Amino acid sequence: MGLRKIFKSLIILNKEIETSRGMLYPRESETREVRTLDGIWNFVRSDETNPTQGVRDGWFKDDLSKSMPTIPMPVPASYNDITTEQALRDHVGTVWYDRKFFVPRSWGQDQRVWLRFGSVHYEAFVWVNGRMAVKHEMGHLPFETEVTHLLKYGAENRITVMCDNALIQTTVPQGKISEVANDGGVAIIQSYTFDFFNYAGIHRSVHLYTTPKTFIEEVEIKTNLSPNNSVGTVDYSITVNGTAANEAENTLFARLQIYNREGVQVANVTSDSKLVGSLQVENVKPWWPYLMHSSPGYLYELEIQLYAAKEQLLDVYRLNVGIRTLSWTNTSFLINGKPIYFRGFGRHEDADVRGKGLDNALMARDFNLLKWIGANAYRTSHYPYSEESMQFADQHGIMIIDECPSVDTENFNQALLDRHKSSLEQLVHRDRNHPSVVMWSIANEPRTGQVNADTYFQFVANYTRSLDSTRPITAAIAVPSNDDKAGRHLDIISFNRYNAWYSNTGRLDMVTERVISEATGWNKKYGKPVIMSEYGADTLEGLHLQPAYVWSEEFQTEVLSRHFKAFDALRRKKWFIGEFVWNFADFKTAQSYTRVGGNKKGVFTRARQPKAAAHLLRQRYFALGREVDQCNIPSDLFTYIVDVGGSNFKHDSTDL
Ligand code: GCB
Repeated sequence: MGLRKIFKSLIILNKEIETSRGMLYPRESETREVRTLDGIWNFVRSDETNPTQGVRDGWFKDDLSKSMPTIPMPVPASYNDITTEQALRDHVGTVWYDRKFFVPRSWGQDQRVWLRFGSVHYEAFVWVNGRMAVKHEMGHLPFETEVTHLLKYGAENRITVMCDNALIQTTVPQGKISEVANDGGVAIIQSYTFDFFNYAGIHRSVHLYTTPKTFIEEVEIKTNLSPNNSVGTVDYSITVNGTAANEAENTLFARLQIYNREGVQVANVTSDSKLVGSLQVENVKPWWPYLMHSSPGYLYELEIQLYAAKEQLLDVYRLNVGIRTLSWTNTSFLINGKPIYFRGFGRHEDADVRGKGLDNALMARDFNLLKWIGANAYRTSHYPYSEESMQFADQHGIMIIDECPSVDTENFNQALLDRHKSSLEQLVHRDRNHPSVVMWSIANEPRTGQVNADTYFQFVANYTRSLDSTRPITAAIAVPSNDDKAGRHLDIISFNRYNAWYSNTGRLDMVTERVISEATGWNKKYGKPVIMSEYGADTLEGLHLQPAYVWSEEFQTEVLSRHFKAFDALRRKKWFIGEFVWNFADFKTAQSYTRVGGNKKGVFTRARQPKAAAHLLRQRYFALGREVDQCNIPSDLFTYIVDVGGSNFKHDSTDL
């Protein structure tokens, strides 16, 4: 490589990128209908050595089954674990889905129809009735397009999706594809350094929905509280799409009303044609995190009515609003004026059979476990989670550190930067109205010691700040603080470290002081609040070894406990603001000799049952809740041991 080429590849510029539009969660109202296309679709896996065959041969022009034999495939779900075939589980490249659906005659009259995907991993190409409808790159994030002109009304229609799971050095996340000789010839191998299985497919719901011709395309809200938390402010900004907006400028206006949980109207306002303004809620009930208040997750309903001249009602959209305020300094992070101490998890969207496919039963179980264990937060490691789970978090008062899909980011280049920024743009656009989102995480374990990391993360962080200045920015960093070049661009420093696991394996006596010293090192270097965003140990459920030995339940319990000691020492220093265990539950990874059926650092098993450490963690999280936030603690937190006449041996919740 000539010098010029090297130099050229090192230059990265902060270019403008395309921004997303619309994407309000599909909701029914008196002016909108929503239909799901979830169910069983037809499915074909392309030949790995000929991934574009289907496009060249026009598989989208007719039923897939006319081109290739199809199998049934559930949507939403990852396709990898549905069959018993290794070839599908480890498939690299494109797969195809199609299905038929009926569109009622009434939808063809005086309205518009939209097709929306909650997420397809990694890249999607969509045809409706054989005509290209939309393309989208980036897993875990929604995309939509208007299909009014592509549909047949009062008739059957066909939708075809081609999905490509290939990850390369310019995708987010990055991967590498190589050809390796195998027994029969050559195999296409997808490799990646990140530690979770690259599940693929139509992962979340597919919706068709209608809107009026002129409709509410976007709503952005920002909330605030008066200094004594008695008055809430909801600033809104509405974007309209449609001809009425262009033709009749100055005649559109909106009426906004806020209803409390009892359905009583507590605020209303009529906008002017700019569709920007604010509402005030007296005697407001702020949105509080779980265990920080007796009534956490308080949500109001914001109803938006869009009118044309002469009071003609065009469109109605409703969304839940939590009224809260965030602020941060170099030593603290506050919600509604009160310091936050995070007690949470890194998680994954992962389950047996369905992989990363949306599963409402699993989601409800996970939130019940989060509440059972007394957690108040989690990080959406290492990609955006479903919109449905964000709504759940709003309702339950669980705080979210919302992470984009950039993992193990390295080899910083222009195409990667553009896509990385796009992933954050799409994420902020999707999640900006959720009260549960309290921080943006711009990367997990980026190689921030490398050349260009400084410039690269300056661009990424500042871009994220330009999209939303109301939430702090973090990244979960694993390089030693001395080598790191990104932390100065963040508001809060998060670090991942596996003492007694990856370093000094088995040495429980080498945890506490090391955690204290590393956290202190980060704080000294940057003078910002610090979170330990990952720590833990792989644990095989049911393996008991005394004295504690790696992989046993005893060992996980001890590793957690040694960290607790460090966290308590750090908490006294004020700038240490949170602890996140890795991981909430066991999850699947690529095959490796360090993984037995996947990563087993879960405090819960993959089937969502507690390991021994879960009981210890529960006692700590509630004890912290009691100390920091004066929460009530559950009566079954401690198991009865013995009654020795009220002496010091008594060991129950009143001890706290
Ligand atoms: C990490 C990564 C996480 C892995 C974890 C582990 O640092 O952020 O994705 O799963 O370590 O268990 O190795």
